Amino acid sequence: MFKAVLFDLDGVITDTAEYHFLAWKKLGDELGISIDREFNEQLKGVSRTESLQRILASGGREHDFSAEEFDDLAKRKNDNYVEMIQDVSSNDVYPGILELLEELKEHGLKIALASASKNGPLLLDKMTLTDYFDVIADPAKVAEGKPAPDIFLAAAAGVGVNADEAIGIEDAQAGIQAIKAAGALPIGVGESDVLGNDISVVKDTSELTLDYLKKVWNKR
Ligand code: B16
Ligand code: MG
Repeated sequence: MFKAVLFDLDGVITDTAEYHFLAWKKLGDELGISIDREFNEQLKGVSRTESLQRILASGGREHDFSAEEFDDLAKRKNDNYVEMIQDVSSNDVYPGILELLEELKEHGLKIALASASKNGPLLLDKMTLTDYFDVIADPAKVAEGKPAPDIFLAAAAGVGVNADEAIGIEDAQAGIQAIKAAGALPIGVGESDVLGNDISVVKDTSELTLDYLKKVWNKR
């Protein structure tokens, strides 16, 4: 049996993946770089600076900005994003997530956050979920972002388990790769076509019950 669940945040616990998309799209529009939903799949789970590098490269503008201007663009996106999430509350937690957190707690299973977002702690607070989490892995302290395994390894270590004793839940291609690289068992939220046909994927978070997690674990 697994001992811990390592949660991604944006797109798994709540719909903030959409706000990240809208905030990048707005910045892209200002820079004359179009960002559609397909390209956005490559940004999901990817850190703020890496996302900006990918966006500038896609518009052939990677050499147009000094380091200072680059930081300024990243800040502009984040300010816009932070404004968008001001009204996030417990009403915005995706279906079934609170019930899953409660079931995991009841069964003595560890709960960790493995989000690439520096806004993770703020969002958990806004959704009043902070107390469910035994640890919030700090994305500022890991060497490599997703798809590298670092944040999932840090989350597992933070709750005192080996990654191969944990399930990781993700909505992003980079995140699924990171979970696999860490040696944990991935469950995707979204579409198999996007996340891979070789892993278990739910379309809706309400499918994420402890029973479902056990089933996935037992058939691995
Ligand atoms: P921030 P996750 C990721 O969160 C998002 O998917 C990604 O779009 C974002 O760029 C990244 O966090 C960094 O977020 O700019 O708030 O630090 O999906 O890993 O929970
Ligand atoms: Mg995500």
